[in-house]
Amino acid sequence: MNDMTPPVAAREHTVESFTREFLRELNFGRGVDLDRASANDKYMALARTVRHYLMTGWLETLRNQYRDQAKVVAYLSAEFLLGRQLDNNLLTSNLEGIARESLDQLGISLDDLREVEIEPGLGNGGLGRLAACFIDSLATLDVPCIGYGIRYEYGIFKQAFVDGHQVEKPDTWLALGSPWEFPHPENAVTVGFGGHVEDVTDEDGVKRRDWVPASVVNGVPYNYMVPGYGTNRVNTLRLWSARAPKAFNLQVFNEGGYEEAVKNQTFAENISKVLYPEDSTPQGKELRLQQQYFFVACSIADFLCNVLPQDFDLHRLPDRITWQLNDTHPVIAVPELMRQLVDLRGWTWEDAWGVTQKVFAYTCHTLLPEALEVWPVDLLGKLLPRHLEIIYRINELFLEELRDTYPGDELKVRHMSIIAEHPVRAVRMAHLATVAGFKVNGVAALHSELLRDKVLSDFAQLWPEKFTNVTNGVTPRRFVRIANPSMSGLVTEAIGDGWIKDLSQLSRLEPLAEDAEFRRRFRDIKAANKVEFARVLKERDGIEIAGDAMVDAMVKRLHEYKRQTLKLLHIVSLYQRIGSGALPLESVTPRTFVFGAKAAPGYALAKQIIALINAVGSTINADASLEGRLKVAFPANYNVTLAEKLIPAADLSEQISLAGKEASGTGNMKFALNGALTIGTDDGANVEIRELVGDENFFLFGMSEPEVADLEASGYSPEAVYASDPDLKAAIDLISSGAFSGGDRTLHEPVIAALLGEDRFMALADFRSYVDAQDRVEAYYGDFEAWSRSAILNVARSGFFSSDRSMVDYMDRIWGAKPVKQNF
Ligand code: OX2
Repeated sequence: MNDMTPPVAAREHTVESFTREFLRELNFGRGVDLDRASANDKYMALARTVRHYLMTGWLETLRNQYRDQAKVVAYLSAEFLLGRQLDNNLLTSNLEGIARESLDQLGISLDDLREVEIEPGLGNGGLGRLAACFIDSLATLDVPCIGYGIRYEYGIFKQAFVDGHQVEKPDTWLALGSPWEFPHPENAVTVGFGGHVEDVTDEDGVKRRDWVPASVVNGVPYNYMVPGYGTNRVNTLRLWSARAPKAFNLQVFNEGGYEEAVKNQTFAENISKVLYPEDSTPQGKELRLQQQYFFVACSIADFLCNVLPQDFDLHRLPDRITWQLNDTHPVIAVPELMRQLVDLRGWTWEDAWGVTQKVFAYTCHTLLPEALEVWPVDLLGKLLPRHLEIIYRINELFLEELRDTYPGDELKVRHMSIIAEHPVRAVRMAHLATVAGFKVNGVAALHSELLRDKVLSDFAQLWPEKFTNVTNGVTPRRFVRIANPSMSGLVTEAIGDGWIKDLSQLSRLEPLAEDAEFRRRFRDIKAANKVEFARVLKERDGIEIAGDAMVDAMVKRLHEYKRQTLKLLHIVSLYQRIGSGALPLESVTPRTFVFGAKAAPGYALAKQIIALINAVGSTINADASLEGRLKVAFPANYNVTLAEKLIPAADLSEQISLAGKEASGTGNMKFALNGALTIGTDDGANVEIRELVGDENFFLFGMSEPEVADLEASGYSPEAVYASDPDLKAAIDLISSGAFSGGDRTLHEPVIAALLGEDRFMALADFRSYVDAQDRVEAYYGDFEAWSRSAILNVARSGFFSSDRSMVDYMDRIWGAKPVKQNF
């Protein structure tokens, strides 16, 4: 890049200029005139117009970065659950008003065009959405960052319900093209797979190991703008798409071997074909390991060869970069960097390891033992033979160090080894990340404590300084400013708009919780948001809900530990008690129970739970006597777009995992920031939410983590709980009787059997306490002034949960990277 090239001309922020750009894009970019343009044409032209306005910032950010060589954060993540881009890009380019007016003049509705965008669902849930929030915050804070991931051709599956059962359909998000991406096939990176390792001696007589892969795949980078809010900085997200280096074999094709001719192409392109629909449990799939290595190898090669200047001395790498490992998915980056330095650049092992140990930091997102990734050495060795050798060597040296520190303690050595011996020989990726990383962090205070004291306790004893916490956060731009424009307007009117970049300023709303007029306006906005949510549900799903009932929301992946079954038992119990006359119908607050949840396709029990929720929902919704009182709404295919409608409308946020199982949760933060009250256990970030918003503004229930551990140790019997609680027994018996399955007693039996048999996540044990807390919810909701006061205090006291704050914590505690202001 030449410092003399003039900066690309900034577009003028006027309606006329915007209209000119838009029409030019429509005519010259799409080749259509306004009269004949389809909605997609108009959306594409609009998106490209917005892109132009961000371009100066993007190119200048790149140019400045190249010149200053400031320290960069490379966020390595197999998932980025971005959500729709248009609104965020309109906001950050400061074009919201201008675009609306320009389109209005052309007789086009901006709101209609928004609906055209298909969100890129390149993530499963919290982990992927967190990555998206983090890159948004880093850009906003002016921190140099590159996000590295995979451009899946198909994102998280599209969920449909057939007779209440989940059916998965491919997510064809690219079918109409994506206007936000910049492909660069000329910068493709080559990645090897399989083959063998040889000893070679180079001209200087130096011996080294040389990996000869059996096949190679090209990684084509697709760049996306990541614009900051209130700054000119536009960072980059680089997602890799896999391609075959040779398109196909023409000779074989001409001889009629059509399938054979494209075999290589199929192998290569399968790698970035589809996102694994898993959340927190790994699927031992070869393709998944291929994906992990693919994007990590592309990203490391890209950074070393394309991002850094050519003459850069890699010994100084730790001054230039931290690779943040988003869970264990990218941990194969560790042996890959070692290979780059030792095999390809001839470094000594000691030098390479010295640098490697200073550039990786590891974020762990789970506590479930089954979610800690482990790769059988047979598989890893077949796919990446040289990497396995390197891992063995890292482990050998690590175990030597352990034996020095703990002489004779072979049990400890075995526990800590990177290689597990049972049930099969396998690489423990979390151990590899902990050994190689200079920092290991959990994602909420309780989670980091449990990581340190339980899951990785041996490592924490050995290297206490490595372990730290950074509590998760969410971007206030998307989840407050954009999703809840009316509340944002009210807040801005009260305290100015500084909160959008500094969410701690929300605390200035506190006194207004005592202001009756402010409470009334706050309530009116919530009411209007409910009406809007009801409209969306009707249009999107054909589901009709009352516009004024309490909105009680449980939205997250379906997993036993999250305990959708507990919520369901509460609903069934209400229904049963109303039906039996134990609970007078008039005393029940009108409520809509909203569920949103996808189950991993291979997780049979989770799918059965979905079917049961739908069955209970159909029965309750069909019962005319409950009309206007109880309603269950389970829209299929919950995603970021729907979240942005639901969250601002919610009154009650269900965060009811068994204590010690949810690492953090981030939905909990989004709800609190939009004035919903939480009913929750002392788990994950709920703990911090409750501390901040205050006990009186939070409905706590259930066992604490130590109580769970005690009960586990003393022997838990779900049968005994069932037998001792008549309401619980009645609810379960009602399901077993076939009341929700047309008399069929077998249909939902597996769910009941799981609860009465093992009840791994102790839903029954917490049932009574949960129902009591729900009774408190009902009573409190009746006092609408008190409820509004608590809702406002939830907003005012949740500023801590901005992902901007998380990023400042990462900078202070882990990265040492600093903001670099853009001066143009
Ligand atoms: C999720 C965790 O389950 C959730 O608690 C957390 O808020 C989120 O990550 C972001 O940190 N896969 N998904 C997660 O962990 C794993 C593994």
